[in-house]
Amino acid sequence: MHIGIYRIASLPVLLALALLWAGRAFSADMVVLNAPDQKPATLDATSLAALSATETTTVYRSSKGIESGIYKGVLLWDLLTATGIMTDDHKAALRHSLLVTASDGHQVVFSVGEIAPEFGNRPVLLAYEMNGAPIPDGLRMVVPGDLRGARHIKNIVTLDYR
Ligand SMILES: Nc1nc2c(c(=O)[nH]1)N[C@H]1C(S)=C(S)[C@@H](COP(=O)(O)O)O[C@H]1N2
Ligand SMILES: [Mo]
Repeated sequence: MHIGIYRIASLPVLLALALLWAGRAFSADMVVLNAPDQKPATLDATSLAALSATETTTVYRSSKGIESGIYKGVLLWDLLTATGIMTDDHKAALRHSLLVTASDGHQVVFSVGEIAPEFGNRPVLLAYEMNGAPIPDGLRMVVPGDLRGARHIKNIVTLDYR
């Protein structure tokens, strides 16, 4: 009787542990970049560090108050250019956007027009370092100039160019 209950209870516990473990694996600093007609590319702090780095400070308002930090990473524009996703046809490029998804389901869209140097020119950064140290909970977006924190999406798991 006692053993029977233990067995039944252990299944959900095992499932919960498996999900926790998967969540941990997911929250590792690895991001998958998907784009039409391209093989999915895996990005992490090491592969991003091989691209041209940008440093920026950001200050935003969150529910905890004012947050600020010095971040190092790759400009979204530089990333899309380096991976060959960006086309020279600027009118075609302006139809596109990047959907950013975090491990907790938070999602944010950035448009090509907003980050393109000759259009909106917003220096949105895919950051792998904060205040001189690797970001412990994975890669995050840094959006200098935003007054609120919501687009500083943390723990990114996928980038979908579409
Ligand atoms: N993955 C993820 N990133 C997120 C959020 C979230 O819910 N999930 N919340 C955003 C919001 S609304 C804010 S204000 C900031 C909070 O950042 P802080 O913890 O540094 O204050 O994170 C942003 N990034
Ligand atoms: Mo927020």
